[in-house]
Amino acid sequence: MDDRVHSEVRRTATEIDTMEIRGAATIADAAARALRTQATESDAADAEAFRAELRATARTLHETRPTAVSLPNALRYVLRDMSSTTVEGLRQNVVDSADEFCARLERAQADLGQVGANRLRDGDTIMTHCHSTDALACVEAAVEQGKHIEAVVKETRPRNQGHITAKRLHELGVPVTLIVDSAARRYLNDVDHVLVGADAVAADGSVINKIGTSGLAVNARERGSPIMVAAQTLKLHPGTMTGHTVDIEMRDTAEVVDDDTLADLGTPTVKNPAFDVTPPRYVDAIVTERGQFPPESIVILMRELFGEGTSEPWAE
Ligand code: RUB
Repeated sequence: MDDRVHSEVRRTATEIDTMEIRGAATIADAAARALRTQATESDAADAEAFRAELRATARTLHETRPTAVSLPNALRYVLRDMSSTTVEGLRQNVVDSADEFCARLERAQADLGQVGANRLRDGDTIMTHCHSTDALACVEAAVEQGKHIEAVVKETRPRNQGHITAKRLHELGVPVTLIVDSAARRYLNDVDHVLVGADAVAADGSVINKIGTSGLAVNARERGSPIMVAAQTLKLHPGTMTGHTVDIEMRDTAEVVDDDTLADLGTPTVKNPAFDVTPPRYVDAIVTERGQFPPESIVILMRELFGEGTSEPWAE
């Protein structure tokens, strides 16, 4: 890592890399706070050195996990005004933007929750995959509206993020049935909605989320259960408007199988992709803080929010 990067920021980058900090919204929040820390702790001699230091910090954070677009979107937002000619002016801009970003993120999740909750009826059962704070915001708002919601929670191998979801739902008073991933189709008969989050939403309405989401969506469509994606606009991927594709993170195979077992199996090739792509035809609604959208029309919102292009403040 670049030695201009503050030790606290390096720790955040490591925690994102090792998934102690995980989930697209949480990663974005941590990245914005890290830029803020770098700005407040910087002893750069002049404005140019400050700008270079913040770019190096953004690069360090950007290199941690490639799929969740909320991370580059957060870096872009916090570093959007680096025009001041003094260190103090630049520091203040970064601090103000980071604070504004974190406040907006929290508000967006609460607003999105209200929209998603309106889709849930009293007595509904949802099926979840992985752990998404955006998805849980919808359940929380529905519970606050006085609705009784139950949940079938997929454990989500190999990292078992379903356990976090089960715990959070229990804290909300939602009865939970925990199942292994391969039991999902069996239990789709019992659910009224599949509710998942997103790491990125592409301009064509494809949803990039935890590996297994696409198979779940295909099965849900076949069973007739609506698939709702809770994704604040921070998850919209501006690069996909100009033809870029989303990089799918491949993680360490040790998450799937330990070395001794691997040797015992004759050392097969192991693949561990963290995410997959669900085509828009398997998604019924993308729920954002700006309302709900059919996936095919999400590009209209993207154009409104990003125009036709975006900068990359972490570039040298
Ligand atoms: C997390 C995951 C979540 C999205 C949305 O994957 O796929 O569904 O990030 O989460 P990982 P949120 O555990 O590999 O980070 O709604 O909290 O942003």
